[in-house]
Amino acid sequence: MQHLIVATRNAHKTREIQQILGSEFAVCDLCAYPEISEMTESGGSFEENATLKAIAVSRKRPGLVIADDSGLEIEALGGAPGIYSARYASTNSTNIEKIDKLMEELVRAGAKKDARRARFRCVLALARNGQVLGVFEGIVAGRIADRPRGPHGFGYDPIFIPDGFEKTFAELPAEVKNNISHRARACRALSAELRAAATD
Ligand code: ITT
Repeated sequence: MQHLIVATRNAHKTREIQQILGSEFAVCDLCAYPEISEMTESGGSFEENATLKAIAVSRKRPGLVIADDSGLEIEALGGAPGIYSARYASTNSTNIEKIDKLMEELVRAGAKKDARRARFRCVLALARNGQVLGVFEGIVAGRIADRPRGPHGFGYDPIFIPDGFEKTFAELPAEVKNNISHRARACRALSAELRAAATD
């Protein structure tokens, strides 16, 4: 079994990553290391932020570290909230406040139902001893729902309908989201690389 530290305190991300990677991997996150301080996401892209987080934690902990930087990109809003997904509305805004603000912005932008194209993007950076070993990206395309629906998931899941479905990520069972999501795609690319490295 391969051990991985996820450089996050977002328990939703950790749970999804563990479910996607499966029992071949044992995943823990920064809740196990309270001495590691909060990192500022000062990068200008998902890749830069993921890399910054992975390097910072891998300097403090031995072994393999992955960092996940992810977010929602809405076409009618020019790709917003993008890298600011966690901080949209305000730094400490709740998910409901963020979703409300997005819905208001969409109305203001005059985005009709068919102009609500969006995608979730996830970039994972893998690092060890302060060195980046690889960067893996996953995207899932879809559209923004008319109103939030569904109890599952986290963040913007209640307003995102993946292509090929009529339900939001928050209405679909976790197994479905974790099969098709941006994070699932990035994690599969990462695990393929780790498996290949293990057999070298
Ligand atoms: P860490 O930086 O500690 O990992 P974070 O929540 O701040 O945690 P990000 O900076 O990567 O993480 O912001 C990602 C935000 O994008 C997240 O807080 C959600 O609002 C949104 N997001 C990312 N993946 C999502 C998903 O699968 N479902 C719903 N929303 C998601």
